[in-house]
Amino acid sequence: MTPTNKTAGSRRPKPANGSNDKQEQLAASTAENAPRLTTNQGVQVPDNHNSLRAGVRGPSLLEDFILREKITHFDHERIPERVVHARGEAAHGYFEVYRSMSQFTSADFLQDPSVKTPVFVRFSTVAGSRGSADTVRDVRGFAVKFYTREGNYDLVGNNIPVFFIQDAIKFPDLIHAVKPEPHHEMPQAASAHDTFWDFASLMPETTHMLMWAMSDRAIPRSLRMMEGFGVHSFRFVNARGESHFVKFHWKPKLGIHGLAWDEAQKIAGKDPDFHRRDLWEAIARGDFPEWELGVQMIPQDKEHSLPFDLLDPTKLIPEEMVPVQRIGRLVLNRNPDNFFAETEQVAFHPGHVVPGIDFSNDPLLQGRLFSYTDTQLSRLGGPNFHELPINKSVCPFHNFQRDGMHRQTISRGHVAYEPHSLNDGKEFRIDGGSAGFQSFPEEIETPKLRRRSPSFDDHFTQARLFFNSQSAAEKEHIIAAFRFELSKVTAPIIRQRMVDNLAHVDEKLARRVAEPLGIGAPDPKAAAGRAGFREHRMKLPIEESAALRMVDSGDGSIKTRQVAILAMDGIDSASLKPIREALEQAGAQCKVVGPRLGTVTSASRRQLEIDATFQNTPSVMFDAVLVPAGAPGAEALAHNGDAVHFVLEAYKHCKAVCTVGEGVQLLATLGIGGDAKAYPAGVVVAATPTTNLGDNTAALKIAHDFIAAIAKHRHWDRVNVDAVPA
Ligand code: HDD
Repeated sequence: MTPTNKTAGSRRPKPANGSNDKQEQLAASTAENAPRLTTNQGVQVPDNHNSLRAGVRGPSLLEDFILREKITHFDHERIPERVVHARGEAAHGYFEVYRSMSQFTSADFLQDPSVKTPVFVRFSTVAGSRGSADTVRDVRGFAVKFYTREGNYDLVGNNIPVFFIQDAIKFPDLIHAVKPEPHHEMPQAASAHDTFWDFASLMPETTHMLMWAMSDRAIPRSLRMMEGFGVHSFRFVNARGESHFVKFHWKPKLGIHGLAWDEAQKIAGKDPDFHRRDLWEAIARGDFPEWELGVQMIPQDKEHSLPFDLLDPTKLIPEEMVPVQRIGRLVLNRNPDNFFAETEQVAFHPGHVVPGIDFSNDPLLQGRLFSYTDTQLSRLGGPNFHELPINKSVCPFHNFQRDGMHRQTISRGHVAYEPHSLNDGKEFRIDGGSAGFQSFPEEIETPKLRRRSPSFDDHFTQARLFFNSQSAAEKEHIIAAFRFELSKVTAPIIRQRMVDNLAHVDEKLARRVAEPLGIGAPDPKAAAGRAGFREHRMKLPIEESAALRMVDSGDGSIKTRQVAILAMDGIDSASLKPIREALEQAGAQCKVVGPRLGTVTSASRRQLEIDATFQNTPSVMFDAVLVPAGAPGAEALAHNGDAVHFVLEAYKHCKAVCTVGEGVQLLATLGIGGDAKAYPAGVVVAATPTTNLGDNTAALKIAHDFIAAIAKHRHWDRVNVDAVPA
């Protein structure tokens, strides 16, 4: 950092040289392993195996500064994990705007399409601790730090556009209810059962977000396949001081996709790092994840034009009412060098804004503006966390804040106050003016109150909109998720209260949820009689919103999808070739999965390399399965319990399955299909080995059908999968 005597923002800094700015800055703090060991004071360490002791069998000596330093440092290697969002993973990248947004905001990074702004993005789960599993049912954090030329801007959002509560004063209650119960710290990683649903059922304002949390949004297939949202209304302010309310969206290029619930639970055990690994490997391969930044804007004078309150964080603005304009793109193209230094020490804060972006009076946002700096003080050990390499802005910063724990900057001179005249004899004073961050001068003339606005009262209309907007399969998943979660609640009164509340969203939904829960029929009147319930109903001009469903989202490609090719001795490896080539050309990743590592021998005596085994990479790690031709191979697969389970499980999880030639035997063994017409959706059967299909066109047709089946992501409407034992 180069301290200057100018305040950041008082002048426009030198043009950025693209997204390398941050990398260059980080490089200055990056160290490589060296061929010798030294102490932290630089003294060479002669022996890293033996402490200093009195005689070879005697006690260790206190004098051993090498031992003491090493052990002391080790003893202090851990810092408190984040109180929420403890488990996370991050990546570097850049953001570029498509066109100047100067009409709406003066934010420097939203002006010039030729500028690449460096970013660091951290994804997280909310409830689990640092070492918990990735695929638990939970909200995902989506926090973006833009290192702009005018200072750091943090967009600290989630993958769900609304929040559980309306006022920050309820946040500690919400988190205490959702985290593991305090007496025995169970359950880990999932939302707590009795305590969470107790709280949620007594707080009807949670209903809308609960609908999202029970949907497949809360079990994403990949962090690369989820949306992000700023949640609150923020403000864009342009150079003339005009304000627009703005809601931020991140739209993933690969679409929005979820896991099957059974699959998510199994992955949590088989590969707790599933999302972390997926992100890391995609970036390492060069499949850089991309999102477009979308904005919904409402002019300041139209603040009250919507049937709900813009300041209420439990409400979204349906895209049919205010379209999302896509204004730029985010690309993640570099994995961090060091998890702790970067991913763990990064400190986000919704209050890190730049000129041209401002807050709204959303009472949840207002409370967040306090919480984030405060939490870093205990997490990162003092007020100088902005000096950590990952947190440093790329533009110079300067002020008269001094000292404190872990101060890095050596500020010169005897002047650490303002105004002053002792520095170079000239008077220095920061006293108003139009440069730098200007708060939007909103007029506020109102009594001080501790009261919620009646415009926040309706807790059900948008929950209903969300439910109505889902496809049939997505609705079933929501019902199943409520049933599953509530079945874990030991207190029947809480289950009852919850379904009584749900009856205000949709009576059929509530009835279906209640069926297997051993409670009475949902009673909307009982809910209406409880504290916290308001009868206010907004009128929305739409009944459903296509943007709220996940099905058919994305670019329809199969890029980065994982396909398992099952192999045992005797398969027809030649039959695989054209299909595998077509899959890879379309961007899928193929892995040959067999009973052991090494090779299998094909029917034509060729050796086929095995990438993974049925046990170490089970079907839940894949999006689709291909079973090749070859009579002896198909026979062997049909008699191998692991292979049978692999296909059954993939089928149960509604994944695309393709069999070639005799490979179909495996499906027959499983009782799937029978004659070609009866194969369920997403099951592609090539009756003849592709090598015998006569011409390449026929082979390509099979590949084409399989690719189309994978592109659908999952075939959720596949019937009777509950009967499949896997
Ligand atoms: Fe928060 C972390 C997102 C409400 C208090 N929050 C945190 C992170 C994300 C969010 C993504 C992780 C950042 C990272 O990767 O380091 N939080 C949200 C969203 C909210 C929200 C989208 C509502 C719209 N949060 C919220 C409230 C409060 C907090 C109302 C307190 C009043 N959040 C925190 C925190 C954390 C945090 C305690 C924990 C670690 C951290 O800040 O740095 O201060």
